[in-house]
Amino acid sequence: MSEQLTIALSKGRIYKDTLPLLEAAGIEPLEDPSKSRKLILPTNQENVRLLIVRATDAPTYVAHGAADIGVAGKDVLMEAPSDNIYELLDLKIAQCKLMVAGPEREKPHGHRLKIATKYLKSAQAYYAQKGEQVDLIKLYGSMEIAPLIDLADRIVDLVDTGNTLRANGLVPLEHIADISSRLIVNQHAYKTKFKQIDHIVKQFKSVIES
Ligand code: PRT
Ligand code: MG
Repeated sequence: MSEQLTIALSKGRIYKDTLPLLEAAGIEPLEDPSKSRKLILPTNQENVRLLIVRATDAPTYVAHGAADIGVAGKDVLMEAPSDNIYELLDLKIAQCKLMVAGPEREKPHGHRLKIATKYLKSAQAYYAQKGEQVDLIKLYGSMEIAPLIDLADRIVDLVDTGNTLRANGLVPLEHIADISSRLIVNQHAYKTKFKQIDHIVKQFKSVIES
């Protein structure tokens, strides 16, 4: 008998894109989180369960060992402390780009650029590396509104199709980073549950590489 293994996932695109990987590892959830309100989902393997968490919380569950492994976007990992976590695999799912976006109009001068974002650490590092002093404004969502009502000159946000920007009269301006989801593992669990986790890593890898 192997030990209980807990996997932290967020609902939505990460869940959807991780399902085929889990299936390759022989793990099938017994309920669909888009239909069920359950946040701890049993699977076909008695000793494997899924925790359905907020995307931004996945690294916290894994860091504290509340989940043994998890899936998190690189955007989220760049903002979170990395203590106690190994980032083992690039799953190449939920791909998008972290970008600076804004109205097409010229860069305002006479004052420091005001940047609205939920990605404070990434935005700070990006402008520091450019040697540009900016004022960062933390928002938790709907960033696209900020330049429309002069809360900020620019935003730093994720862009996939660009439809959300376009619908709000904004354009992508500068590329900061390519984003995809990563398999993260609690460092202690990686030792104590090595066989179980290594099996999952190998199965995930074979799907990604095929
Ligand atoms: O609410 P919270 O942000 O905590 O999580 P969530 O429930 O919104 O999670 P979810 O499923 O939206 O995102 C989880 C992860 O998916 C993110 O951490 C990214 O790593 C990844 N991902 C990939 C994306 C996108 N693509 C994406 N396009 N996350 C968000 N978006 C949003 C973006 O913020 C913007 O509002 O979609 C909009 C832009 O999309 P386009 O296609 O219009 O350009
Ligand atoms: Mg979202």
